[in-house]
Amino acid sequence: MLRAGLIGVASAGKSTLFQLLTRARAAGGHAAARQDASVGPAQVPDPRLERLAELYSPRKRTPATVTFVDMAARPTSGAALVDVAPYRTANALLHVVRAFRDDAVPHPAEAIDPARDVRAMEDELILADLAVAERRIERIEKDRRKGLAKDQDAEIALLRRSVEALEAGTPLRSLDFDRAAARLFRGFQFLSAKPLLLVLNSDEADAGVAAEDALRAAGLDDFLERPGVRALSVCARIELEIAELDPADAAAFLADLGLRGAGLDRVIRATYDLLGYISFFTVGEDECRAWSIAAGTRAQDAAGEIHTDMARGFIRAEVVACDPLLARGSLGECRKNAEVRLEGKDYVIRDGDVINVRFAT
Ligand SMILES: Nc1nc2c(ncn2[C@@H]2O[C@H](COP(=O)(O)OP(=O)(O)O)[C@@H](O)[C@H]2O)c(=O)[nH]1
Ligand SMILES: [Mg+2]
Repeated sequence: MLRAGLIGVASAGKSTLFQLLTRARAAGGHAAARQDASVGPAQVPDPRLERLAELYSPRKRTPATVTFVDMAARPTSGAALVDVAPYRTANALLHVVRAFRDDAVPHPAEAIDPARDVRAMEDELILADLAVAERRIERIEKDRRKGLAKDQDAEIALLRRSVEALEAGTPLRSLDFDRAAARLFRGFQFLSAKPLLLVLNSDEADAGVAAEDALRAAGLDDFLERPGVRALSVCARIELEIAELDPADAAAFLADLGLRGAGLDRVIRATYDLLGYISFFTVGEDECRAWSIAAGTRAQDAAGEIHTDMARGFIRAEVVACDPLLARGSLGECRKNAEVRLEGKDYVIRDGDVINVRFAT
């Protein structure tokens, strides 16, 4: 499941954004307070799922979800990351950057300076990772001295390479790995390795300015060139107010501000793009459901998202793109027109595929 962690200085608007993302469509009891972290699912808006549900009238309609994590900053600390542990398991980090001006909401560093905050946060992620990598190297070396060490040459090499990059101020998302190293590396859960979405929380007057343009103007051209970094603008507080209106009124207000679509849709879309995620569907009278996977996922691994048994006993997947299915109105009609294919385990799932897995138990 996709998890995205909200980070940023106190007053940036993290909790406001969290509420905007998770309240609108999550039905009931979403933002369960766990310790001082709020964890809440947001349903991924997808008109294709709505239309598939019209076709099947299923008992259950299940959209894909993204889980957002919002940590409460300790009141005494201006630090951007008070406790990174809940973010280690996130697939992506959303850095809410304070750009709005409001004397009633003081910034911990007083002056509003998005470029400073973006760079300071990157440094903080890098320092947190450096501490983790160095501790890990020490532990392995200690085990070695005691003669306890297993074969950890690959791990040590990877950690040393990471330390070298981090000491040079390079976030780990900028590094390239071969496949085996990438798998090992994922286990470390480094923060600076996670894709980063800069969410510029802007004044209403600047809502229509593309975030990338605003950040370039603030001197962050080099930063935006880094791999795994994207940016978008929100006006968290006013968008939260707008989200409480009738959908038709809300659309008009958003258009007036120069924002295209609701905050939830824009943030989810940007997060999907950043992570290279796509959706596929399963359909039936019981349930129509959307699933998110990384682009490039093979049919067998996609089946494993649904159920581990389906991956283990995978035989074939029956696949049809959702457009012809919606146009023809039934799988039977699609079959007549040879639009339903049987695909093997290595078939790479495409965005919008409707799949039916055949598997042996
Ligand atoms: N003027 C203005 N105030 C905002 C905006 N977003 C959030 N705030 C206010 O700023 C304060 C801090 O926001 P909050 O979401 O709690 O920030 P956090 O500390 O990052 O969680 C709250 O009083 C919000 O209502 C915004 O876009 N414009
Ligand atoms: Mg907060």
